[in-house]
Amino acid sequence: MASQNQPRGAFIVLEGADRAGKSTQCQMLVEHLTAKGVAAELWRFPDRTTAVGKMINSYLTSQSEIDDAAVHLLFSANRWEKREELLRKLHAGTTLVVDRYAYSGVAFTAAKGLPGLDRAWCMAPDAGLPAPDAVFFLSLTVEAAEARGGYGEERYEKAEFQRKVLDQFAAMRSSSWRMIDASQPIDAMQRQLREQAAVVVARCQRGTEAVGKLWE
Ligand code: FDM
Ligand code: MG
Repeated sequence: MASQNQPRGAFIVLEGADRAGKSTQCQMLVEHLTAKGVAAELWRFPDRTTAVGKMINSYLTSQSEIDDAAVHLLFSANRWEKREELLRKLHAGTTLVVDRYAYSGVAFTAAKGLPGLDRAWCMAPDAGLPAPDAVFFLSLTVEAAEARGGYGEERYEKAEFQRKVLDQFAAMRSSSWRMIDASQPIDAMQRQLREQAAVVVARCQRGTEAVGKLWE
């Protein structure tokens, strides 16, 4: 078939440090896009509502212990189980603003520094998943995060571990990531996100770009 234009929604991921404001920014961006008449939905990973997500939630809230390799695969499975719906939405024209994706998956497990669970091992199960059209990385130091009132109660929400997570993100950062300074005021950050997201949404609406695959 000739290269017919297939307008679609944009797959936009926000990643970054804990307490950087990802959830707030995602929500504001979806509200903005919706108000502009762009069909948009807020998604997040882990999606704690599925059967797999419930296991992940019980692990994160320390109600259960799960082997580190096994829980890594659950986080990945949680993305795979949403793959069909994600692609269906994009092709139906809905833009998805997603709070964390496979980059968090790799960074958090690799930060554990366990033998055998290096970055390459961590990346493998996510290979072939839909690739985002844009990754916005909300950058904030651990010190600044702590100054915001510190971390929560969940597993991983500790300064020492967060430092290692940030190192992992830095090591896997690609030139296509858009770095956003998360120490700036909420509205300034949102303005920056809106401007850049509009370009991505317009690009996907032109329909000349297929959804890519991780880690190609
Ligand atoms: N997390 C998140 C992982 O360890 N692996 C993953 O694949 C993903 C998507 O789970 F600590 C971690 C990151 C964070 C926790 O927290 C989920 P939020 O606050 O719901 O984003
Ligand atoms: Mg959290």
